Amino acid sequence: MQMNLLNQLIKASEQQQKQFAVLIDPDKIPDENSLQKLAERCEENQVDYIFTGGSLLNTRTVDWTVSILKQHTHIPIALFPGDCTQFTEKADALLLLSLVSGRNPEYLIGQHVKSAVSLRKSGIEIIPTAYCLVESGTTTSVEYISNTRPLPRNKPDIACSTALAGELLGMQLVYLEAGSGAKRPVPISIIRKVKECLSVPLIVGGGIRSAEDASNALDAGADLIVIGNGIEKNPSLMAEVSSMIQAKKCLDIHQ
Ligand code: 1GP
Repeated sequence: MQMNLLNQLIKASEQQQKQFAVLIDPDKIPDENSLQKLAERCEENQVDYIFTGGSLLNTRTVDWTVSILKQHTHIPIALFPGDCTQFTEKADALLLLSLVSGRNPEYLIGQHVKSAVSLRKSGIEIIPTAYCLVESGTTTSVEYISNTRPLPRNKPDIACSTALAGELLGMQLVYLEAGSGAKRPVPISIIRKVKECLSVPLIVGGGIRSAEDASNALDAGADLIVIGNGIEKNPSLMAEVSSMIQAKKCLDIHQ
């Protein structure tokens, strides 16, 4: 039997095996054939997880996306929803995001109340996740849509207290997010400080555009990095990040 997604993340984090997820925004997929090719490329490049979701879904649904992905890949698929309408039982897990960096009750608990009964009935793996938005240079979609203020870039202590509060409230993952398409990724100083205070796995995403950005985030303490826009704009980035992570694994074996 396959291990659930949270346990895979915990095990990898404990063994210091760095991991890599590709974010697929259903609205950015032109057709089924493109999605099939993307799934095949994720397989070839040993991507650990596929996340799917978006701030707005106007043309595609997560159900359509996950159904097609499941025909072409065995990589675990996690829902990374912009709101409670972005759900399908066909995924392997749902990141139940609580936007703990903000003070908008709708994204701290409101969306969760609306979906709780149907989530429980679905039987899908639910992973409570402390979602921390970090200021990134411009107004990101998540900042605008959620109507929340991100954490200041130059205040690692505030980021650390926020993430730790999420962990103490029982959340099983922390996600440090610069925002999809962010001008700048999450600062290294914040990743490092947050990692020091946590015992749950740390996900970092938003604005990662090169293998160097990805490597820096992992070296600072991210257990899993998430890349969406960077791969949409530069498809070869997937292979570059994959090679970088494989090289880190080889380095660990020889140390
Ligand atoms: C967004 O962290 C993810 O929620 C990925 O961001 O699209 O900027 O890579 P990018």
